[in-house]
Amino acid sequence: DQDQLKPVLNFIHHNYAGPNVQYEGVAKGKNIFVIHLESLQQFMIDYKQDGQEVMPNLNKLYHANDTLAFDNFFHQVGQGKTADAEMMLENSLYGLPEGSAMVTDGTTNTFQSAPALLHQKLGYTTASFHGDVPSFWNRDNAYKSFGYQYFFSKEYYPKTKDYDAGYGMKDKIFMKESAHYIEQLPQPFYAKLITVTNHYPYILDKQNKDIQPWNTGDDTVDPYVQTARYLDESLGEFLDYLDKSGLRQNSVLILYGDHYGISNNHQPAIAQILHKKKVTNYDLAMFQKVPFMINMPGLKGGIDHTYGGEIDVLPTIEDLLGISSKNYIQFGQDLLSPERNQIVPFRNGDWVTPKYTKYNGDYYYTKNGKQITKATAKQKKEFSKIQKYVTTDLGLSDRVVNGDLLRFYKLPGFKKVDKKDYTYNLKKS
Ligand code: GP9
Ligand code: MN
Repeated sequence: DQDQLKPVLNFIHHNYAGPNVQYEGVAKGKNIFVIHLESLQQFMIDYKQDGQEVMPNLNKLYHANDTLAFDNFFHQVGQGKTADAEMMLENSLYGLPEGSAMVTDGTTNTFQSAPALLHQKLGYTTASFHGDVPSFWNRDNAYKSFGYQYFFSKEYYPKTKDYDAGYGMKDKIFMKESAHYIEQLPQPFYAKLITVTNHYPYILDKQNKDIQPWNTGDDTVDPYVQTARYLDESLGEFLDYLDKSGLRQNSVLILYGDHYGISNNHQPAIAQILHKKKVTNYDLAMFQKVPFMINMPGLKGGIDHTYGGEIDVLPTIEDLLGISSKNYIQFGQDLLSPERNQIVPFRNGDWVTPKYTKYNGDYYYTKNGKQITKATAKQKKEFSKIQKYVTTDLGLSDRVVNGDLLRFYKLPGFKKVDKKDYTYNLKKS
């Protein structure tokens, strides 16, 4: 009941970080594109192969004057992978320590998610696009709970020859065909496009491979660079479309990598890719960085070094739109807020801060990667203070999800989402 919410509300209010006046409300009324870059890691930004950029379109966006890019932004997913990333971006709630919250709780729980909030507060039309079957990660149910008005899954796309690779439609076809639906959405809209081709095992047809694979000798890692290049090309084509259609002018683009593509089981290959002799737990922690960028015509851009992660995205978007997250039950902090604590919890309880990093039980100085083998009494105190925050943050988010606590939380001016308002079925003609 209500009482269960008390510790949650205390924690959230205590850790609320107010907006940055320079950025508050600057995206008001703009269309929002959330572009989910499957398995894309931050090290791929500006990465070169034989002197050639692997992802020229993304790099250009990363360095553009009207892009805010974050170079200390981490994924925070657990076993739910993509679904955990979606959970965090739509709700600023963590995925669960095991399994996928979107699967176990997505159908039944009450949520106060981005699509519902943006629709109710600002009149946004909301749609998610993904070239896989609608039931994957229980999206077809969870999206209704989140209040998505439209879900364009694979069945909405024409079945052309060889349109599939691996987990779903090839990104270029997906992006191109999505445009037909995007054009019909009443503006302003909140549209999420979930790519998939750059997904393990990185399958791609020959004519779409425009770059040589890596040569680490680890077959599961080597083709990653080829699907990443293909993802970049699909993004380039999509940006072209946005420019030509004029949509770019009144839209904000939010791009993010959902999680690592190359797991820690491939350390010799990782070392080669990073041009190192061997990797430490510190390197592996930093290897969990993923791209996060905000692009909008006229935005005061630059590369922001604040430490943050996926949990922080929704409060950031809310402040850009000028809707305060002060009264929301959300566990992140606006990435642009000057009041951030910059503690980045990983789902397993490890963490990164600007000063220290804890990963697989080892402690490091974040700035230089030097291991702390003998912590001083003062450092031990600092570590346990950070750990307490991390454990509480994750634990309380889990309580909200496991206990379906949002059903007890009355948000002023917000109407509870009714799943029955949504059907994503294609009318059979
Ligand atoms: C499939 C896709 C993959 O629809 O989103 O999810 P992942 O395996 O990355 O969690
Ligand atoms: Mn994924």
